Amino acid sequence: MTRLTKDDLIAFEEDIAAEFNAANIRAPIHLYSGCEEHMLRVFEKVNAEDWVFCSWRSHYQCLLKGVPADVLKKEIMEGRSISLCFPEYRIFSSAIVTGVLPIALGTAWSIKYKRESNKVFCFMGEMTSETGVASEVIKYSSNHDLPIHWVIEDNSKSVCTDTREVWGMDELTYENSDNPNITYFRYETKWPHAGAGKRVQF
Ligand SMILES: Cc1ncc(C[n+]2csc(CCOP(=O)(O)OP(=O)(O)O)c2C)c(N)n1
Repeated sequence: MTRLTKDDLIAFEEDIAAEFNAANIRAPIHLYSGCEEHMLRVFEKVNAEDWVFCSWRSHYQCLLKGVPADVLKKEIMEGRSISLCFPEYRIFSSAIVTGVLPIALGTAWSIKYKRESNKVFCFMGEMTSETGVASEVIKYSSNHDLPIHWVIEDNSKSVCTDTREVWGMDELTYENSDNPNITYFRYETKWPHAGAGKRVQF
């Protein structure tokens, strides 16, 4: 829905990383890197009237949902990177693991109940996708045919912990799912879980 390119996304992220490393952002940030093409592909299907729900890492989605870069940067500079919400652009995020999942599900239920034609897109990391909450919302939305698409972003880690090792599985639950309402992609990031390589990182 926007004409942003991979380079635009990377340029925005690099600018935020530099601001963080220069101690101009006095709160955590979480960066992407490496998943730009996947993200652009998902957003080919997202329209202005659709709702988008994200986690603590949502700057790519905000840009692609239409939030102007200067407006987004101002929020991040003011320390709100982990909970970016822009109701006017129909995008919400929460830094609580699984926090947005039931809200996204309820939004999809409301769309179906009101017979509207828009959709919900809900992004989550691969560790989030292995939680009980994820299992329940995906089961419920699939069985009730709700207008919601789940996007699982697999960077293989939950903070510093290997997700597959935690659960003792070589293949994640939704990794090779044939559920048409799930997009799963794997990416390798150059950043730590939080921060940008200098100052606080974990
Ligand atoms: C309820 C809750 N528990 C723990 C945390 C700390 N925490 C923040 S991100 C994260 C890792 C989640 O991993 P994943 O879902 O794979 O996301 P990603 O790797 O994309 O950050 C954890 C445990 C939290 N934010 N909320």
